[in-house]
Amino acid sequence: MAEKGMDLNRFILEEERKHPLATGSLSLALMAIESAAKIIASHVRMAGLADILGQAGKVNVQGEEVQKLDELSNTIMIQHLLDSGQFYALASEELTEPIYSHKGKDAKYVVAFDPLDGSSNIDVNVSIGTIFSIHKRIGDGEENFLQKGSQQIAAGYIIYGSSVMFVLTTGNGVNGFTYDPAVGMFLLSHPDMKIPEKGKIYSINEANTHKWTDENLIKYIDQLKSEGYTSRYIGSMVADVHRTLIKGGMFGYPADKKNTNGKLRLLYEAAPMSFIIEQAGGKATTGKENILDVKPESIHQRVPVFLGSKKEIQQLLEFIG
Ligand code: AHM
Ligand code: MG
Repeated sequence: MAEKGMDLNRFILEEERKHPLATGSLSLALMAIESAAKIIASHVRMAGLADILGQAGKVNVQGEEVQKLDELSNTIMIQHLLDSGQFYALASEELTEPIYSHKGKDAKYVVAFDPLDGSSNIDVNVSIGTIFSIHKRIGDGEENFLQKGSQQIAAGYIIYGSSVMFVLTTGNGVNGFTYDPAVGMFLLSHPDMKIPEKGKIYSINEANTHKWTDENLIKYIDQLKSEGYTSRYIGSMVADVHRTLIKGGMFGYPADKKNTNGKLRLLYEAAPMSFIIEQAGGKATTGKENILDVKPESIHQRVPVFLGSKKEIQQLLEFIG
């Protein structure tokens, strides 16, 4: 296990050294995401001020137009990931089509990301995050993004919360790094993260109960209540999943009459988070199949999501499976 305090760059390089045939491309790819995350984090911290400046004259102190934070995060991710030259193509939750990189035309990887997840929480100072998922390039077009989650090479999220954390898996466990603003580095604070076998919290938008298409889900939640569970729901997937990873329990966004496949996107949200949760010893399902086994049919596809501790997800499947 890596030592607490190790900085993310060194961790990435040491992981690479475990693979004698590695070319260093994945390390450079991950470092590009890390740089983008640091810049997004600094904008998130300034969000309230940027807004004041924006309202005053729509320009910031540098004379640039103030962009909405989710657009700005998207732009920052695109710039850094294209500039790294390590990605053949990028798919963003914010863009209709993938972007094919000129600098990365011979690159080995593609990346899908949600630049700033939890949009409804941006203006109210509640935790938000960035999510990413990396696959190997397998062709020339969209097929690169239509690979199962089980084929991911790496996935992670950055949570902009009471501290900023970078949580990463390359398929060899999960490690969490906390940003130390004094030195400008992500330092290993949560080595080899493991989700508890069982928790005490369920996390689901219960205001949608009357819209859920599977009524057995209500019975499952009632069962958890009768066992003494409590409820937490932030409405930022990154924050709700991060809490679930640390404290255990269940996070869900089911199908309902309005969102017949649920709300969350397979590529940018469901698959990377499921990879992380499984790597930490938990489980992730659509209710019918393991999320990592779902083969995407389109890049913006949505899926019902239930993830968390083994015990809660097994119990859920007894009700809705
Ligand atoms: P976003 O990508 O536009 O931010 O939407 C995704 C978010 C998730 O972070 C969160 O789990 C979900 O939407 C909350 O949705 P709801 O407000 O319907 O409960
Ligand atoms: Mg999102």
